[in-house]
Amino acid sequence: MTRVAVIGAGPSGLAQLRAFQSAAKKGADIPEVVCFEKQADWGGLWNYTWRTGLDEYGEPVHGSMYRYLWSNGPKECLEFADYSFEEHFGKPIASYPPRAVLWDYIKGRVEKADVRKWVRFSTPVRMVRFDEETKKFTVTAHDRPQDRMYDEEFDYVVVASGHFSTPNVPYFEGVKTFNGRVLHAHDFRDALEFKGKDVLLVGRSYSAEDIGSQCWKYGAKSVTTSYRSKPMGFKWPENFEERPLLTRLENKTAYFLDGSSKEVDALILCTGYQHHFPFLPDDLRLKTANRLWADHLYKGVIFDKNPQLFYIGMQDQFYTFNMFDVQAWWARDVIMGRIKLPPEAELQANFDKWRAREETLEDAEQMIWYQGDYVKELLAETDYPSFDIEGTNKTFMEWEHHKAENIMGFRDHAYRSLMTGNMSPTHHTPWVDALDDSMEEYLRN
Ligand code: FAD
Ligand code: NA7
Repeated sequence: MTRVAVIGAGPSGLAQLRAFQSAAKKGADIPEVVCFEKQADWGGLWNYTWRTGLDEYGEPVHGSMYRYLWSNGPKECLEFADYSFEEHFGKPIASYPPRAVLWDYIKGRVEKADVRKWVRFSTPVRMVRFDEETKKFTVTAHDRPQDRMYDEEFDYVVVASGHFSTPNVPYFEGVKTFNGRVLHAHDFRDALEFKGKDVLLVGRSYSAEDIGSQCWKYGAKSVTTSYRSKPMGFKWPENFEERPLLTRLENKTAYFLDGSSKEVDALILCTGYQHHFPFLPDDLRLKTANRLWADHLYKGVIFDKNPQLFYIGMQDQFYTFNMFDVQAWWARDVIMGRIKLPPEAELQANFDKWRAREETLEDAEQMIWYQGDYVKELLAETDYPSFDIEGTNKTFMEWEHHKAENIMGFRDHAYRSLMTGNMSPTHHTPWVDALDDSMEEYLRN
């Protein structure tokens, strides 16, 4: 029997499990699927952990999410086409759910699909090797509760281990002797730690924007973000400002490229993440920056050096859950022989086409249309339920517009579901005043 190993049970890995289960439900003979998950539960980053550094087994903590995190984009843009929010919650809900609500939604679909039995929890994959003669992979996994390492053979491997967990940590002069707290966004957990403090963040992307906003919302005395390339440019509140790049630190003073300085209590490095696969040898390991068209992946999914190896969710992301789904459905169909791979020259030409267009992208709007077109290309080749990509792109445009209008108020907007056609209600409390991020509070009418 054909065997498929899926590494990781976050949104991408779970998409892969659901893809196979949905084929089985329609009567197809599916391969045996084994999913290895390092954490004790599924949901990937959405499964919040209070831990930082190493976990209870000494493994690097995967989680980068923090308390009070609310979706940074409209939920209408990530909705599963085969399992709507309305189906899960039994009613339309507001558009920017807190983490716990999205985690519940992610779990709901795979609980319904009954695929938990395919997952081996608390089992990190240590190594994957490919034998050129037998054309099989050997996966070495570590059952942590039993403290037992073992090998198993597979015909296909799907890597779905995420790429927002291993921090990219640049060095700034004077940081060793800085008289305040220093951390990377990966280790940020609770904004209340910074209440009454002057906080400095380095970076200009989602983490800087959202962690800065969190600190402001939960009572930081001031928030300063420092950019390398260009400012975020939002209309920030009074005690929130953007400065050019941090050049050095001295005691508690931060100095910036424009010669200005500021006393700060804490430094949060929102400087992004590395694609990091310590369990893959050189011939199987994806090496890419965080970009919309990742290196080495034909159709954004198949590893160019080995057509039995797939990577899901490795792109920089506007689209998330439903893009992972489309990728997983596509990978499933290649594995099951439903999609015949074209000759390599054709795959390369397809890669070159997407790469060339990626290099022309100038702003978020163009990037959204680009990723939407990519999702559309894969969607057309699978039986994933079709959904309105143009409509999704337009919702993303509204989101961008609402952020430009009011960065601390964009989450108060509501959008129409592209899956059910129903309008979402406005949330009962403006985001700036909603300090309780529990699911009960969010779903309260
Ligand atoms: P992950 O969620 O990272 O899951 C990967 C899984 O693989 C984990 O469960 C991990 O334990 C497991 N794993 C890793 N290594 C191994 C190993 N060696 N062996 C076995 N298992 C392993 N997206 C949105 O759509 N909206 C948001 O609001 C949003 N907010 C975000 C906020 C933060 C702080 C971050 C970091 C990301 C956010 N994202 C958001 C993007 C996020 O990447 C996706 O939503 C999604 O979690 C990606 O799913 P994934 O399965 O690819 O990776
Ligand atoms: P991103 O989106 O990869 O952004 C990384 C940011 O870090 C970006 O603004 C970079 O600046 C900045 N960066 C990287 N290295 C440096 C150095 N050396 N000096 C200064 N600034 C630097 O990561 P995020 O954590 O923001 O977001 C990741 C995911 O989390 C995302 O999908 C969200 O949904 C949540 P640049 O822009 O290149 O000037």
